[in-house]
Amino acid sequence: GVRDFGPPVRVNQVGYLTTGPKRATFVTTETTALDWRLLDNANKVVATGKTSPYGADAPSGDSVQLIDFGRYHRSGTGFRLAVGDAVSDPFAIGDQIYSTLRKDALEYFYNNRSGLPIEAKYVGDAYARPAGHVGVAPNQGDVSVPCFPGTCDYSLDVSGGWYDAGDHGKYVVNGALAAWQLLDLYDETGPGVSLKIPEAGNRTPDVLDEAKWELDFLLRMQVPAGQPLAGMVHHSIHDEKWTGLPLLPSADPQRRYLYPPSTAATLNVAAVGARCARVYAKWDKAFAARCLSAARTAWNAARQHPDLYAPPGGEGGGAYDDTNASDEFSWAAAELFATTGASSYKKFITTTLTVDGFSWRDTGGLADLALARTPWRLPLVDRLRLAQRVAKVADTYVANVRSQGYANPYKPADGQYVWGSNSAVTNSAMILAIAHDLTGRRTYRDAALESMDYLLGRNAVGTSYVTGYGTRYSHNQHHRFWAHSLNPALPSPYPGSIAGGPNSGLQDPVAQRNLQGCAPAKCYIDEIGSYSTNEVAVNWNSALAWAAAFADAS
Ligand code: G3I
Ligand code: 9MR
Repeated sequence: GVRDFGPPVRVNQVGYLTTGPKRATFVTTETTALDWRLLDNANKVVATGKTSPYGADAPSGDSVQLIDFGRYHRSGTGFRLAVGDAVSDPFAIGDQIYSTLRKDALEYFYNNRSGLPIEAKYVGDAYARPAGHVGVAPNQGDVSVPCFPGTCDYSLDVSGGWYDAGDHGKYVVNGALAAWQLLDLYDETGPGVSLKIPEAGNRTPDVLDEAKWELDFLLRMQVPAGQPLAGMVHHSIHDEKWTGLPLLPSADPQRRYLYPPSTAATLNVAAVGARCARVYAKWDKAFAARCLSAARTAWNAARQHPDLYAPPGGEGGGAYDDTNASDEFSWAAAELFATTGASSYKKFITTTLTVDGFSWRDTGGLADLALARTPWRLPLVDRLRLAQRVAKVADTYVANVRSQGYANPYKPADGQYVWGSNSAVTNSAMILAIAHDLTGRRTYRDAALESMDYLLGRNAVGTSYVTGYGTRYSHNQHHRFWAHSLNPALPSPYPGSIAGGPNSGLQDPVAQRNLQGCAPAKCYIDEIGSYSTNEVAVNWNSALAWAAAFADAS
């Protein structure tokens, strides 16, 4: 049947900042300028103007016109934009649009912790669940997990950390990226908001407590001294076979294995360990020292084993495969240099930020984002060059935001949307925000905010990709516990959880059945079985948490 994308006037369904850009997209075959009206919650017309005809938007295949109501600055709730008979979903205008999202997006992590009970007093009854993988039957992990048969002959306590996504695997490369993004969020905004987590109220900022839950796990994944490949880091720990849905972590009966070390995982730990050392120096000196020591050990081990690539994807876990570690060397070197100032790392910093941004697989751009946090390490000329590089990338993102029918910094060269495309949008918003920090240019901040508009409903499917935010939002994300659509006794995803988003690869059976021939920006379906368009993941929510915190603070 015909898919329902909601009203043709597409807005940020949560709202617009009083001082921010305010634009919308109108899906129409009309090609002449039309009158738009802004209605308040009493249905009174409070502003009017003319649309700007645009034409066909390539990624969506939609004919659209653009609406700019940025000159309206009064706050309130229940606004709607109308063109003729078409009326948008309601939205707010105000200064607090992102204040709850900022917090919810971070509480995603506590909800997905492995190794401790998730308690009702923090998350409410619906989201409470027993501890997963604490060595209690039927679980077979994670207190003593053996290596995959034939790969080594020890077991490690790799309990703790966050579950990757809708599955119960724990993977170092993207886990480290997610933890890094929370540490960078702290560098960006300071202590930030308080969270409903067990550590709240201790003297450490809550965002750092949350990151530490993962960092402790990442350090446990390092091969102990005295073993072959000592100092390298295991690529992942996950089930032997994929489990079905729904399934609570505590009910997972599968055998779990440590999968062999990889250079990429090792360098991710070197990078996040170095950042950890710098960030925690002020809060927990002993932990900071542990992080730095693990980072150095990892770096040295990776230098000795520079081309151990991710083992082929197992039958019970994601592959996170990557056959090029040069970008990870560069990022790790930059973080180690930023933290220690040791010039020996400098020659390994071989990458800079490009329009490709960054992802769990491509970390080269993170070298610049690392150095941006420690300007005192750089001579003035290098500091200026770095700012210029970041600004140049941001200029491209601004151009993408301005030139696409649904404002979006993401504009893949081949026109195809990848698995996790929403994280490419969100990470681009982070880069725009950092460009704003470095240059003070408001256009970058505005483009970062318009990226949020895309995620929260101003898009080709008229959906807010964040659970609990907007009128029509994703709520059947692929998750083994948040599986309400399979078992009404289970909850929907916790508010503030972002879906992977449109993926033109159609890499799961549900997408293949329902989305054949979709335009890239419409290759999304809010069904629990569509893991290639509708899963959640730690490295996507870390990006959302970062961008929402920036939006809230701006
Ligand atoms: O690098 C290529 C690029 O060169 C090419 O142009 C592009 C278009 O085809 O593809 C790029 O590779 C993609 C890769 O991600 C990097 O973006 C692959 O096609 C794509 O299949 C791959 O998807 C990953 C997916 O696992 C499958 O391996 C996602 O990034 C990753 O987020 C996802 O992670 C899963 C875990 O495996 C298991 N746990 C859940 C988690 C989230 O869904
Ligand atoms: O649930 C798994 C999800 O987290 C992964 O992203 C995805 C791709 O690796 O795989 C999912 O597991 C499915 C498996 O690949 C095939 N059998 C059904 C599993 C559950 O849908």
